[in-house]
Amino acid sequence: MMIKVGALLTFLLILVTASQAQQRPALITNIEGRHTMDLNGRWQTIIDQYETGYYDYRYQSSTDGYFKNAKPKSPSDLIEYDFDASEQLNVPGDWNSQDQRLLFYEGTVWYKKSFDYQKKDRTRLFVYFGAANYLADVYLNGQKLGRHEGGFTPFNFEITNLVREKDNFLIVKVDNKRRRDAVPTLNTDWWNYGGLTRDVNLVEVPDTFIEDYFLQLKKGSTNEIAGWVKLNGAAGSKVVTVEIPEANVKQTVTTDANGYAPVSFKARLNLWSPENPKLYSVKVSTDVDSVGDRIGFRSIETRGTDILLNGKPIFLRGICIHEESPLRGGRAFSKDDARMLLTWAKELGSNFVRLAHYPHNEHMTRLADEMGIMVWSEIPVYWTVLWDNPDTFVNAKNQLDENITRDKNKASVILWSVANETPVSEARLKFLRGLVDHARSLDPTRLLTAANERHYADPNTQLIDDPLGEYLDVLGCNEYVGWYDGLPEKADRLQWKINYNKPLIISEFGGDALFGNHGDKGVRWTEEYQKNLYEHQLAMLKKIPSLRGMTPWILTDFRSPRRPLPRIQDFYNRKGLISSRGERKQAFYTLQNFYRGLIKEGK
Ligand code: GCB
Repeated sequence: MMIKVGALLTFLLILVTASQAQQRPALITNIEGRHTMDLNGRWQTIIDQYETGYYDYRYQSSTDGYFKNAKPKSPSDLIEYDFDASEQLNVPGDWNSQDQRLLFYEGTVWYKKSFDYQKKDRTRLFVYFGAANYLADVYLNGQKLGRHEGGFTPFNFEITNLVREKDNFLIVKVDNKRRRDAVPTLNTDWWNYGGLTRDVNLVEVPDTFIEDYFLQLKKGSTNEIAGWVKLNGAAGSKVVTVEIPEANVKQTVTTDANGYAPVSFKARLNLWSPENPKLYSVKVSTDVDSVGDRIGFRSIETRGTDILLNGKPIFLRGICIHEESPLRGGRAFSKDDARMLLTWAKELGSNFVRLAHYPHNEHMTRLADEMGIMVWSEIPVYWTVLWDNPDTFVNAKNQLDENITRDKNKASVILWSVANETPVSEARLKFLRGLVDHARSLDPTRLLTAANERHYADPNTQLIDDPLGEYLDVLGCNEYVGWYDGLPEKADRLQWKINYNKPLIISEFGGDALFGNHGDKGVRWTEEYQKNLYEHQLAMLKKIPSLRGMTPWILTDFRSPRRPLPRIQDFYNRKGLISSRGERKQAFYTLQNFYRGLIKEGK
């Protein structure tokens, strides 16, 4: 009997593990280094607010929903939808900014793209989505490939056995309805842009291919690269070669039966930094596969209240950025969008950006690598997600996982952030510690942070004592003295008490100003008010001994449904230093002068 129970338990365990594995297909890293065919462009779309293409009239999953792409076979056939006669939307792109009728739309839109494909021997094919906000159900030729939850991270499905030479139809149901148990939850201060917001690609790989690799300097070292490579499809062990020709590196490792091999070797490297954003050409190859990458190598650590880049203390002259294209409107999706935003950040004097409040497009981190801009990367665990809900935790952890999987070889990314402004409680601490531990297990090299809150110990003392601080390497803190918290002059009398001997980044401060709205510095919404607020804030922050960086809120005005004030906000958060049309406000120059001063001081 005991043996039977044991066998049953083992069987159940295998089932659970198998179903978990199914939930999260292996994610291919570094799509730019592969042979791809993009499926961008015009897609046929159907707006389906009642999810008629998914549920039947008893609200049961439909077996012949829109994913079948049915066509009448005779004039008497009843089919109430037709992708090919429906309207089109651009991919990549959110739907809200493409069609005025969809500006406030939250619900389902079905997308369809047809393509032909020439099959090749010993070649596998995947469909890779940069992101879909928020819930995506994906079908090829009427068969379900799977579902992905989370609006800002990549996912892929293998389609080798389903794809055919002619007339494939890829159909994606994208649903951006907000949910209390989702990540983010119902309540955010940004626009819920829905759609296939990032590139869609077909990725061709050999039978056994290089699925992923981690090649970074070992923690604490500037001359030893440590990491691993992972093959997919390998039967038995295989030899993998890692080459960095410019550094005279050519190393071979042999994978285990699971296709995994640790990598570790010494190298003399010209280290990556904002002043010297050196990227090396790296080649990872096997007898049948080869992937090229450009990787920078740098170390990042803390010592007491210092942040050390390549062993030297640094100050992070930063700015927060939302993933929006102010000039075009809507979600940023192109390399040009990313370049524009990062160029503006550089013009401000920044060496650091906080990519708020979710993982941005990979263009951002690739360009940050090239342009020498350090990055704070975060997941949308924002305000009040359901701390007690195990599914919410799994979802957040999965988003963190996909973000780290995608960007772990980017030198620019120095900080993973697990949350923004989350209210202190036991359940929240357990949740966030779980994320911190998970991030450390995936990437032992980077620093962990979160944007926390502070409170008043007495009317003149701001206190940072969030218990999460114990588990972080760097403390992030948002504060709105002069905007939600008194008037700008209040900053002059405040002192800061920080209960941790760790570096501090003020991860947000700021206030709204409508570009071109002028008046006395005491008048809200004027550029003068915002400028005055920055002056008082900067004077206050300079006095905090453990301050090692700041990312004021925010580079550009951005859309938010929480901001209705007519003629001032008009559904924009106006805390940008640059307007929604690209105009610099006065406070832009205040911060620019401050950063120029820091650069002169050698910070
Ligand atoms: C915050 C949030 C940010 C908001 C900002 C504001 O604390 O982290 O997402 O947009 O304040 O403008 O109120």
